Amino acid sequence: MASLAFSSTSASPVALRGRPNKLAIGVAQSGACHVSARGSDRKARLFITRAVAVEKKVSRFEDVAMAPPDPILGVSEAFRACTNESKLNLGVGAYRTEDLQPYVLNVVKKAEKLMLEKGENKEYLPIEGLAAFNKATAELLLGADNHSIQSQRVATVQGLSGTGSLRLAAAFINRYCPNSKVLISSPTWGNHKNIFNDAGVPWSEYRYYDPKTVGLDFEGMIADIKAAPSGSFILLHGCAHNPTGIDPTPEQWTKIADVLEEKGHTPFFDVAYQGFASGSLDEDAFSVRLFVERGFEVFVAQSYSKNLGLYSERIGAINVICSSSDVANRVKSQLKRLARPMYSNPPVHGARIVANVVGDPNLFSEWKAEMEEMAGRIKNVRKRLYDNLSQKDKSGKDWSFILRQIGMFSYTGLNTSQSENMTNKWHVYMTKDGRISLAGLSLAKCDYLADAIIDSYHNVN
Ligand code: PLA
Repeated sequence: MASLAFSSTSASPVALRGRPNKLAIGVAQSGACHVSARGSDRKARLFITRAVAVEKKVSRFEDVAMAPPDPILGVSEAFRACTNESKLNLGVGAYRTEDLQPYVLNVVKKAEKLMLEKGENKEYLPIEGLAAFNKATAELLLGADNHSIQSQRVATVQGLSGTGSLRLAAAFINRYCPNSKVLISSPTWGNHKNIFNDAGVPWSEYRYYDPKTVGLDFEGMIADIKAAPSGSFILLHGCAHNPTGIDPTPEQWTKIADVLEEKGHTPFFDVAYQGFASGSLDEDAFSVRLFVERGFEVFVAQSYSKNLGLYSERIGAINVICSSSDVANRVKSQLKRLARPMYSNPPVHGARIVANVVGDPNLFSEWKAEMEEMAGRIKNVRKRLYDNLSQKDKSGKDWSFILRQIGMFSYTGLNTSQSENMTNKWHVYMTKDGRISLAGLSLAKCDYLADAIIDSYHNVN
């Protein structure tokens, strides 16, 4: 809103900061009448400084503070602004080729060609998304012959990738299980906290990472899950835990399931990396399938950002495996009800790509080969980085934890100042928690990265 401020040449206008919709009129000091005494006759002179009406906009949003940059996506912004030639973006988990270029999968290009040839229309999708996608995504997750699918106990709703699917599930929990708490691992993907905060779902953390062993704090995890109020939702990373790259073993998953059963907790899986951890879609779905087999009702958010490289298509799903088809139908109806006022219905392009790739046996096997290749490239740089670190670092430090970690990331153990040194001195852009995305690293850059890590680890506190 425009407001008027009267000011003179020697004083600044008085703005009414943070008081929207009020007319801001300031009469500046020297603009007022004043008496000046000069010489012996003390002749009074009146100065009236001409008040100048200045149009000044006072925003109703004056009090809005600047938000901090996102801890992950903000790293990409800083990377883009950097002009140093050695710069390396190991912040966001986005796959790059050996030349460090973004990669569009060949199967995606083929599927898009097919879609163009078919000349499909751009009508709205139903609220729950594309039927062929929903079928394909549940089958990919659980296996087509899974009993829960056969008995129509799976409520699947296409979501805005992993994030949007998690957010929809969080809204469901807030509405239908208002007194329940979600337990998330410490550490976890940073956005989990934002998602549950914004959905109004209370959360707390369970121990997960043990810095001493640079491995899983299994005892701590079990103890914290046991101590949570019965009927909590336990957020679990289906595979390739972000940021640690440490997954429970199959035996540990079984024990986790035992505790959840004992406590009446509900497992809530975030599956953002199916196929990316081991290179095998089925192997990476082991944890989810185990819980479904054991008869749990399970929430699973899926994402195709990484395994199909569809980052900007925003394609994923929320699946709720229920104990009966009747419950599944009702749960699905309520997920749709929640989605409608949020974004109405999801985008079609990515859904068609997934449906085409998963639904066509040739494209499907080509996809698996490409995924193995991507996972293989990450494993190669992981190994090269380890080799370089062990050869160069003469301190005797054991870097083998890097080889034991799985998926896109390595959790280096570098603290905040050491991570800052990586960026400020070496132009290696990464998150402040010491996580590096190996998907953004090439074999050629491992040597340079090893120097940066060794310097930061040994020379910065
Ligand atoms: N869940 C986990 C565990 C993730 O790591 C990510 C992405 C998502 C969900 C959501 O991805 P989507 O919405 O694109 O499907 N994590 C990235 C990117 C790769 C990000 O932070 O958004 C990361 O760098 O951690």
